[in-house]
Amino acid sequence: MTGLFITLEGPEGAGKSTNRDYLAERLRAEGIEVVLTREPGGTPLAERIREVLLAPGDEQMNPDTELLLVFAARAQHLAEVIRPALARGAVVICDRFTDSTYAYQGGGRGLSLERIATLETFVQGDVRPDLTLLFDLPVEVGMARASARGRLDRFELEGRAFFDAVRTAFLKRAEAEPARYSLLDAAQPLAQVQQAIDALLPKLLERARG
Ligand code: T5A
Repeated sequence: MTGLFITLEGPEGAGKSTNRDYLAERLRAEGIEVVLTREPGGTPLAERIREVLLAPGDEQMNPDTELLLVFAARAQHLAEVIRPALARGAVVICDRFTDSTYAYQGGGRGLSLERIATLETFVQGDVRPDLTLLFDLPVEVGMARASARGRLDRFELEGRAFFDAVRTAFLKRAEAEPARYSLLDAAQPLAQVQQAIDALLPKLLERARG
């Protein structure tokens, strides 16, 4: 793989999608080929799996079913979008990836981290993010932003304890791997968050240009 794989992570309403577009714009302005994508999703089939994952329903989804669906979507996304883009040297910016699985299915649902790691190796082989921007903010601030948009998805209907566990899991992963993660205070006004992203640009450009 010769490209650069950047992931954006964080709890609900942290500003990942907003800043994903901002970062892509900044890199494209420097002449870099950027592929913008998201998880779950990123291909037509993976987007159909996303709909299943996010739709609230009468039948409760078993946590193992949820885990397998997340990785099924990821397998498709890797095959159709991520691996080909990295192989031709592009920068891939992905809104959520496997850190979200560790945070939501591991932290939130309490599934075994070893089981997640086994699936990670099976589905991804040696593909791992090169850099991860973690947008961190208090749970209540993120939920207020997400709720302001209207109808909540199946994850957003979870309670406070679930989101506390998700946030803790993200922070723990960032602490364990400081070279990969950049931690951003996402509770600040957007202009300040984007200033923090600008500060990372020289490093990102250096990595993107190899
Ligand atoms: N999931 C995903 C798993 O359980 N396991 C997995 O492995 C994966 C990959 C996906 C769901 O799937 C779960 C996690 C998720 O619950 P999603 O839509 O990708 O859902 O993720 P969400 O976090 O729900 O997306 P959101 O759109 O809620 O959050 P974003 O993208 O972080 O936030 P964004 O940019 O849309 O901003 C939300 C609002 O806040 C405003 C924006 O304008 C927008 O209105 N905003 C700010 N306001 C003030 N100050 C700032 N700094 C702001 N930044 C943004």
